[in-house]
Amino acid sequence: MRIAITRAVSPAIADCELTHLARRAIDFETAQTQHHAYEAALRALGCEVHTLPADPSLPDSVFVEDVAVVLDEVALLTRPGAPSRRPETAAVADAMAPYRPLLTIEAPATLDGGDVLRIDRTLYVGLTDRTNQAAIDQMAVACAPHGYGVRAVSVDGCLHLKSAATLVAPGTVLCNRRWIDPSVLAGVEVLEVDPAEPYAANGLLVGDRVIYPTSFPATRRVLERRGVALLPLDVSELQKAEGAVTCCSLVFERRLQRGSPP
Ligand code: CIR
Repeated sequence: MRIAITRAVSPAIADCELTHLARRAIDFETAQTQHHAYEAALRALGCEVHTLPADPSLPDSVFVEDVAVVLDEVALLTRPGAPSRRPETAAVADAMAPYRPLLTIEAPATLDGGDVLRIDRTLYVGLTDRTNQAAIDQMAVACAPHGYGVRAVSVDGCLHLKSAATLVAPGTVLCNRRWIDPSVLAGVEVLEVDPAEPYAANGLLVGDRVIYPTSFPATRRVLERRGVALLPLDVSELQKAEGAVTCCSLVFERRLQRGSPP
């Protein structure tokens, strides 16, 4: 059984953090409708969706990916790089507690989950405005006992590592090589975004399908030619908040902790 944790769109989403995008009006109701469709897509791909309540005091809290890194063995609660986002971790910690032992990233480290790309037993971690070397060092110590190697990746020009590269099939990465050098990702096949669609590298692989924004038709053709099965979704309002499809969920295999209710 696969679980997806999501969080309802905050009514304050218009006050979200923005780094590389200019602020544009976000229609809250459209954002909610798109988020419901996203949750329906997760259900269609076999996930049991646990939706946390919206928080009007946390504009970016729909982007749950940034506050935890969930591995098979443990979950790492992050310390988000944007101070406005740090209070987001509490609700996600409560939601994760039944399923994984919880570890935490501590100051002076800052880490956004959007900077962590897991490929097999390697955790690639983007060095960005949100994620620093201290976080990479803490992750290496926390994850080594579980058999993971941690490798820093230079990222230039975008918010997170996963703005520039995501897994679209086992061993296959979709990437924008203007923002990262994909040769750092060992032994993977690299597909490239269409140059006219720099933001197109973020897809969410669940099982054997990829939830993928409808806004990138040229890159969609690249994926389809490669035989990647897509579930296209309009997420335009969430994209205005600099969000992408990986960032709206934490997807993991259900594995209860001893003592948790079944
Ligand atoms: C932020 O700047 O933190 C939010 N407005 C967007 C976060 C998107 N997260 C992600 O791609 N993992």
